[in-house]
Amino acid sequence: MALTQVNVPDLGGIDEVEVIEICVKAGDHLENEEALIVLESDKATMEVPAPFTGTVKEILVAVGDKVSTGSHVANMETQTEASTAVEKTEAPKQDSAPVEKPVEVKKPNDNTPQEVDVVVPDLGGVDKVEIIELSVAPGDELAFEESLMVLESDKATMEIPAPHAGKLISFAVKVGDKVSQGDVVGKMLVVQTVEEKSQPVASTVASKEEKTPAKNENTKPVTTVASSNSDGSGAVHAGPAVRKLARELGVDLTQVRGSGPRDRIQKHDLHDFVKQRVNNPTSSTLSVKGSDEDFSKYGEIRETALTKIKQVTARNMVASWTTIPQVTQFDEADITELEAYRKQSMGALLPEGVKVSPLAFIVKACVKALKAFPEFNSSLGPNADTLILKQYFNIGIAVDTPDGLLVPVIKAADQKGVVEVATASSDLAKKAREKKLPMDAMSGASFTISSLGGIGGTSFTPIVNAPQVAILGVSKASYKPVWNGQEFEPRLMLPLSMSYDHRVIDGAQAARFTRYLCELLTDVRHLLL
Ligand code: CAO
Repeated sequence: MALTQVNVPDLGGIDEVEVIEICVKAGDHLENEEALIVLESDKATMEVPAPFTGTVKEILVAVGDKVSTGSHVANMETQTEASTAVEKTEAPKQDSAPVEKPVEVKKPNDNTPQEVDVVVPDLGGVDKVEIIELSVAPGDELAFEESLMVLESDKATMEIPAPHAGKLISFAVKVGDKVSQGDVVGKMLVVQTVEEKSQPVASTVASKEEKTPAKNENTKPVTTVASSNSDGSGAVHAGPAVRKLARELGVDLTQVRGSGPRDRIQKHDLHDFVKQRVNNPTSSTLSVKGSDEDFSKYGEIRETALTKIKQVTARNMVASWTTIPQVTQFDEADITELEAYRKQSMGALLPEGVKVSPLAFIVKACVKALKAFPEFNSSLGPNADTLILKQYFNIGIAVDTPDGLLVPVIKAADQKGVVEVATASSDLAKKAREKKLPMDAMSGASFTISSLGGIGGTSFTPIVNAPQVAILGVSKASYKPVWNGQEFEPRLMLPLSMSYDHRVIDGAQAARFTRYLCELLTDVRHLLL
């Protein structure tokens, strides 16, 4: 065994890069190239990888530290005589060179593949342990120590690693069988390496005894994972390979439902979880992080609790922002005539106490545009390979309340006239502000409008309200000089901001949709017919 420094590889001329994540801890076993720490400059994020397969002895930096090319960030220990020899002669330079990988030493002759039994190693005195997962299939090419199967006792989960690199020929067991030390569980075809050859292959318990307490000199260890995860955040049944994948995907395993025996999380559970999150992000599984910084050192501060509505909104926004590639299309509608009509003619049509703001016309225009461009009234299917086109037109209206943003829904807006829409929206806004919205008033929207027109501003970029694929932002209309071919004319222009999910909607479609919306709003007859 040899202790080897891990240095930051060549950072391409960038200096003083911040450590933003420590991916491992002392004692962790890492595969070659597995991430040790993550660095971030203002232009890029990069991982410092393990330069070889081995064990982390020490991490010498902390999150927030600044490092440069050649900085000594960790110590690792190699595990084989063969790799040790290489480390001694080719240890990475401490100055600026990228970290070298150890060279794999193969037996120089006789590479004839041999059939060998895979035998259960020392299970630490436990007998008759249940197989809960076969992690690979006959025919698979396996790396040395890759997990073959997972056993689970009352107290721990253990992986049986491949004793050699090679091809799995067959399993002699199935899920649910109970096995003990020495049982043959499968057959592999292997080409032996020097260090493997020195041990009787058929005994399977080969050469890495450094990893186990010196209980049995010839015993190859199993990887043991306690039933609850290391950060103590709850009971998680998952093997190291799944944990490694979860780290790579940035998934918190406590959020994942396992489909294996005793809810054990398997690799496909992780993939399903990620797919589901990408296609149908639910706020409840996302955490919203604030700042740990002590701002009181800069001056006086006051801390207040966020309302529940604001906390939920924060999670929804993070879910949408982090899972949907969204773009905003801007345009302006000439609503000079619409406003003249609204102010002069609508009064007589309206029931007592009902006011019609431009919003009611905008809702009607959106319904018409959604009918003409059905993709804007859709959601992606669960595997992101289908589009669910909704045949109903339920329009969510963002309402600003003292406790935060609420989005009640005008149901079946296509079946309502302008006055009915105006009545419904003012009723919903009133109830939202008085905290009197019924349970179902905020569900089922197929499209959302966020109008800041009554407040002001020239444009903004609303965030798509997932799983919907588009949202219309409305800013304050103002008079602008518009060239009519002969002269500039004062026209009342309404700024529109259409944010859309770029996985579903192309930029050209978004431009056409928004333009069509503007045309509808320009000629009020479109909306009244
Ligand atoms: N341009 C110019 N004037 C406008 C306008 C626009 N786009 N939209 C509304 N107005 C006018 C109205 O006509 C009304 O004027 P009068 O009283 O003279 O008729 C005044 O502004 C106030 O309108 P309103 O805001 O009360 O009514 P509304 O129907 O336009 O909006 C509602 C209702 C509930 C959408 C709104 O009150 C609200 O809460 N908006 C905030 C939404 C929000 O916070 N969005 C941000 C979410 S983050 O994406």
